[in-house]
Amino acid sequence: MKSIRTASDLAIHGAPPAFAEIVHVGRPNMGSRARFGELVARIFENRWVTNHGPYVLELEERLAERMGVRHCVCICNGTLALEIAIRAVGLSGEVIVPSYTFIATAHALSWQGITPVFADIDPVTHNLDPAAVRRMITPRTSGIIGVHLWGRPAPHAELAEIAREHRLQLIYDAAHAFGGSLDGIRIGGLGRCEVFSFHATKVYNTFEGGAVATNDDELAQTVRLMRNFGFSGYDNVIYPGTNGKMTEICAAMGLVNLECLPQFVAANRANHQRYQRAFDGIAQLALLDYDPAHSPNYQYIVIELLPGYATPRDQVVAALNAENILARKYFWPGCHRMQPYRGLYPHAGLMLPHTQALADRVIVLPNGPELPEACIGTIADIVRLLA
Ligand code: T4K
Repeated sequence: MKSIRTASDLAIHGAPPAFAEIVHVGRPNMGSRARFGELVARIFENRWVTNHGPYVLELEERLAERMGVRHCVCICNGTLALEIAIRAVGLSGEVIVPSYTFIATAHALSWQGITPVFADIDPVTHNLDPAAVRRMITPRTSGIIGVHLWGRPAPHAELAEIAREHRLQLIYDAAHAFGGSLDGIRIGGLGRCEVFSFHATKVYNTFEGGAVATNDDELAQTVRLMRNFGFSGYDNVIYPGTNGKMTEICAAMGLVNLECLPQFVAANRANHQRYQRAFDGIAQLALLDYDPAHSPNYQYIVIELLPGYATPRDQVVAALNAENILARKYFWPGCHRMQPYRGLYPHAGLMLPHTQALADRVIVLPNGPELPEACIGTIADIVRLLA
């Protein structure tokens, strides 16, 4: 491991980078190559490659069982799964979402002609603040999309109470939260439905993919219709639909990765513990923690540079990048400061002080089974030096 003790050891100042190859945030977790090969061979034999093939059906059954829900409808990616869920539950007008999330949460609404209204977050949990949600309700509000940011569950009891009081729909963007739970309910079973991303960068991936999970039979049926152009049997279209089908090759990866998921989560947890030890004693730095009671997947290693930290956040990211450690500034600058929302609501930031402050102090660090152990020590050296 390259030891970084002084500023002149930093690659940003001309020293060689700590790692010859880039260490990424979001490196895909890949299950057994041999097992995947076997499943792909069967695709060649069957010549069934998409349109609800045997692997997709098997995956849906396994995922539903895992999440403890009646239905898990696989979709070709998480964003389209969100759009379908939004239409299927009948959202319209305005929908309250956090701004501190990946842009897809907001775009899925505006793509459906719905106005995302951004509510502020709790600076401790990074999730929607129920009091802020209440402040953003208008007569045009039709629903709330909670996000389980970093895989930590949104405050479901409070959001459900607000939804009940104001007769709003409540659904979740559970893109980060695969495998988690809240108060004994597995993620997938909260709200009217929960939407997953199985993108390559997620703890559990199907290359590209997503799903809508629900216990509502009628809603599941609508999602299935919408996913397949609105077809109900041959030649009979009964709904305005789109093409949200998952391919067999993606489902095959999903089946293989499901078998390996415990190893992925164990590796993430071990890395998180190593980061905890490595950062011990660094003043003005906080590592986001996970509550084991929520059976977290420990995917995101999130640090906050607190007031008093000596170096601006962007310079810390630049120093890490120069060492070939591709740390990220997720979810800077917040959806409200990206287009089209920045142009539409130039003063939204006034209602989002915690979002703006957090977006300016977070860094997301690499994780996953392939993470070189030395990387954690080097990162700790760098952030200690710059503290
Ligand atoms: N809601 C939330 C809360 C989400 O976080 C997301 C997705 C969605 C909805 C939408 O779900 P999807 O429609 O994507 O299924 C990445 C992912 O593309 C995106 O799926 C994810 N959230 C978001 C948090 O991260 P970018 O723009 O950061 O991607 P990119 O290309 O910069 O890749 C991230 C890192 O991963 C890079 O350092 C390289 C590495 N990487 C990536 C890929 C694709 C690899 O090493 N190999 C790969 O194959 O958005």
